[in-house]
Amino acid sequence: MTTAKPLRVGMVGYAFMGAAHSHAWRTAPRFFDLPLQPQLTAVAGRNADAARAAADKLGWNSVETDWRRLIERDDIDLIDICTPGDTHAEIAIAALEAGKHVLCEKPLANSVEEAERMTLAAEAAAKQRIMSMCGFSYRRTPALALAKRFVEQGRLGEIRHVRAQYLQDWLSDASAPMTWRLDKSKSGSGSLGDIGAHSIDAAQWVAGQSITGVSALLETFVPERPLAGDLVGLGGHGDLSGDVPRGKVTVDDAAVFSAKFDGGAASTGAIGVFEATRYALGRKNAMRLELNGTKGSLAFDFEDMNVLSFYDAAESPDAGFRRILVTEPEHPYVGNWWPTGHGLGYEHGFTHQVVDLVTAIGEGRQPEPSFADALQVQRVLAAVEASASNSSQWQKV
Ligand code: SOE
Repeated sequence: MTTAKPLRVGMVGYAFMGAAHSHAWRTAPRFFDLPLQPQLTAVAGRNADAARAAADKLGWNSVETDWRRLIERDDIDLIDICTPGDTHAEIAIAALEAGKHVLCEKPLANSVEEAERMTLAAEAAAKQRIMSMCGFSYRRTPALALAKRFVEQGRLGEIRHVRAQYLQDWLSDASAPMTWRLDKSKSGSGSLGDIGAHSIDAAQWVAGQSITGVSALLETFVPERPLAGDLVGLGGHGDLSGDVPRGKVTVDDAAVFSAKFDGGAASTGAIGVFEATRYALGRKNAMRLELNGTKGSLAFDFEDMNVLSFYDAAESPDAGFRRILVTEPEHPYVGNWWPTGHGLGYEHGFTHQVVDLVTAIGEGRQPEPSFADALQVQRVLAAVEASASNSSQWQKV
């Protein structure tokens, strides 16, 4: 049993992200040596019975029905925010001001104004060694972390092109019901902020360059949807013929945009093409990234997440792309898991996120991505929306 000091966690929300984060808090100390020992102290949810059921299922020691109680409790050191974006700013700022570390799901907030206030609170708290991180967990997929290592080693040379797509298809069916993700007051935006934000963060992080301007197009293909619950059961997949109550979709269904990068350490900034959609029928979670440089290229597709494709111009021209199975012990994070070739999954990115967060807190370092990194993503999201609402005119970030 470890002698490390406990890190007592209070999590807000217990849906898909709450389940993924709970798995990570439980698993990280069992596969990685951490300077602090995470404890699943309390989970907060408005509905007492549902929160109690979630606590039992996900392994939390106690339940609160108001997140403010988590912040008041002196037996909680870190607040983990797994709620829709409309609550991130209020919870994160209150937690930081109360001296609690914060892990906040992506995107950081629903507006640049909120993200700026969160970043100010995070920077003030960091002076007291109270740390914060935004949950762009794809950075912790070993193949993407290896891609970042290749770029840093100069193996691609100067980056000329960034090509990022995040393709899902769960809204292709027009009778799929309304969810909070389709309500701007809750989610802030649709595909753009929910999955496009992952692409923006991963592209900037792997390329080592920041986006400085965009030209964008947003589209909402299905403007109204049946309200969820028992109504969806009518006539199989929702009986659209009847007069079932329907809700207005107030966010984008899909986003496409071009981008200019600042070049980072290079002389000329890369140019990028981005796409985020929930209508790419047949694509389930195809978070893809390709970089073309002057000395090499790399390509990643989350639907084949243990593989990184790499083209090295120094090899013979007919060598083509190499398929690297990212399961060797020297690859990022992999050495703590299984023997070569056994592969990892979606949940491992969240476990690695906890490992890096807890290690940084234990060492008194700023975890990455910081709220400031996430604010840059928020600025890109806002620029995309501004461009799209202004006949796709070029918009500086
Ligand atoms: C839905 O689009 C979703 O659950 C996103 O919210 C997550 O961030 C992504 O990892 C998987 O898809």
